[in-house]
Amino acid sequence: MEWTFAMVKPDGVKRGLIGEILKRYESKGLNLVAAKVIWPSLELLQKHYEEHKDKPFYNDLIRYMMSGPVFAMVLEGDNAVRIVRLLNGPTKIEDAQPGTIRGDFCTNTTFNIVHGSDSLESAKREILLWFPEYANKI
Ligand code: IDP
Repeated sequence: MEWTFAMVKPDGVKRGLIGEILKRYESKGLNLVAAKVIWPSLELLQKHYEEHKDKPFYNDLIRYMMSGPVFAMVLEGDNAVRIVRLLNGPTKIEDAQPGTIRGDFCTNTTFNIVHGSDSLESAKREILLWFPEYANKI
């Protein structure tokens, strides 16, 4: 069984989409292993988005992610990393088909409702970052 890290971002929480998004993950067959609502600190977000620190959209991204609480979760299932990415839809919003979360609920590449780890290695790093109390379970 694989674990991945996923998140409903501040715009998704404000729009009341936690239930809808969790339903999609659970209906597909993924199970929650951990979940919490958390208003992330600058330090946490700088670590989470370290790979993007030199990108032109970095400051907007950090400001957006600090704008309110997020719903952070660890999901378990076969191919969980890949499946969450497929359910979320692609980063470039023009490519996000209806039927995906981004394709159904947003129109902007930055304000894009959800996050999902992009590899097993990122999943492990992100789970340890957001749920350090799970270090002995991973
Ligand atoms: P992902 O969330 O689909 O894995 P990443 O490339 O890791 O995409 O980017 C992290 C976040 O940064 C995206 O979810 C989105 O909020 C924002 N972002 C990524 N690429 C762009 C861009 O080209 N313009 C504006 N914002 C972007």
